[in-house]
Amino acid sequence: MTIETERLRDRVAADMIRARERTTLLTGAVDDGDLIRQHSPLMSPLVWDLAHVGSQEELWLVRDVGGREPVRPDIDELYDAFKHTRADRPALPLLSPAEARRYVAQVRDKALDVLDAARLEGRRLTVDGFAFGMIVQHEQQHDETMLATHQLRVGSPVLTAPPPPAVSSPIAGEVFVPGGPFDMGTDTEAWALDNERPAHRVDVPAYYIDRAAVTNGHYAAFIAAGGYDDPRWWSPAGWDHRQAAGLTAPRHWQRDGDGWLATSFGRTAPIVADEPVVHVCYYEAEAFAAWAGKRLPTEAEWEKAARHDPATGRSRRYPWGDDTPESHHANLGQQHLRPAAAGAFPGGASPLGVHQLIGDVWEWTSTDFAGYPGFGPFPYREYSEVFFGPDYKVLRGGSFGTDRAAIRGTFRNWDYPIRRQIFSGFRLARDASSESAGDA
Ligand code: AVJ
Ligand code: FE
Repeated sequence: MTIETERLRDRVAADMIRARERTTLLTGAVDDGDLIRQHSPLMSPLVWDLAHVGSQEELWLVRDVGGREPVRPDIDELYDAFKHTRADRPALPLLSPAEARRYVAQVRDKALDVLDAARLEGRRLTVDGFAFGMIVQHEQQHDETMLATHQLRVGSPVLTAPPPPAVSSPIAGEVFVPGGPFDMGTDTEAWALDNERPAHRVDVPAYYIDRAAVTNGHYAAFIAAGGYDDPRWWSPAGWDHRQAAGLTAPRHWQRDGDGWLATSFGRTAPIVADEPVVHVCYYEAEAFAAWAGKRLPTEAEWEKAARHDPATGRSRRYPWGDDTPESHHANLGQQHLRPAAAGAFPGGASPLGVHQLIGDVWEWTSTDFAGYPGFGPFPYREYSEVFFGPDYKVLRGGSFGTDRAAIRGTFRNWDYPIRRQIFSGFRLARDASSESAGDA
């Protein structure tokens, strides 16, 4: 047994415990009625997420890795995300809050036992702890989903956190990214999911990308300019959706005279002009970009801005380098309950001076979710492959509600272009080709 393996085991155990502390906070902050209630047809009842987290841990760690006896084989089907839609889950004979808490604790005891026994098996905890990493990321992703459910919950506030750091002169403007290849995706990130693999070279033509995400102030100007009423700015599908859904502002915004209030985790306050806009769908982002004379970045443009180091030509793990995210790098992990103004995390900027690519808000890209060249499904097709195609857009970078274990420069999220209950925002890009042709 090497010291390195022991360190890995300790780190994995610490990440599992941290995820469970967050799950406990999110499910313990409300009463049983709120755990069972469906706060929106878009979301599962919180008690479903809780037992589902335990169920996946039982399947992957206790049964698959550990080869142990099933704990509750009778409930596999109830907590299989592919068997029942979110809207249908409240009607299922789910475990009660008390039963669900007992179940996840029972599974966790066995999973930690499996982690401990992996000491004897060598092979660096079954290939650098991937199965454990997958479970940690799975729980943290559901924690972010539960945080989004909290955002939709009606009633007095139950979650609190200090405001994000203030910024005296916010970062603005754009940077030029020279054309040329970079390495996208990864073969070396131990916990990278199937859709982040394999690493491959992508030649990206020169472009400009904004140093900061679009702010509430910018977005309010788009609304004031009649952006929601002018089909010129919207794609045909976007305009259809804007009409059908009656969109007039980001989700959770309401008029206050000439200004806007936003409700966030049960508290209503004026929007903060310099903070990134959040709770907008892809179609709104696309319309704003057209109005601003720009466009959304492609996924490759986003990743090149986040990872490419022009000095060495290599791709970094994060915009700031290869070090694991710490609190001075990015607004992650529910440390604050909203995104921060650009400039709040100078330690997280990329070599080209692009800020806050990681954390704050998930950023819509213009790219459909698809496998990279050479993609192989792992551990099963349902993890990502069944979602490939034109129905889903890729989002990048994570939000204030994303844990550091579930984000990296290569991490890919995806959702329907109409979705905005997630912590979604965007930044803008534009072509450099017409301009460089003019300069030449
Ligand atoms: C990657 C966030 C789209 O929540 O559907 C959770 C993550 N996969 N359980 C989702 C996930 C299985 C997934 N997203
Ligand atoms: Fe899940």
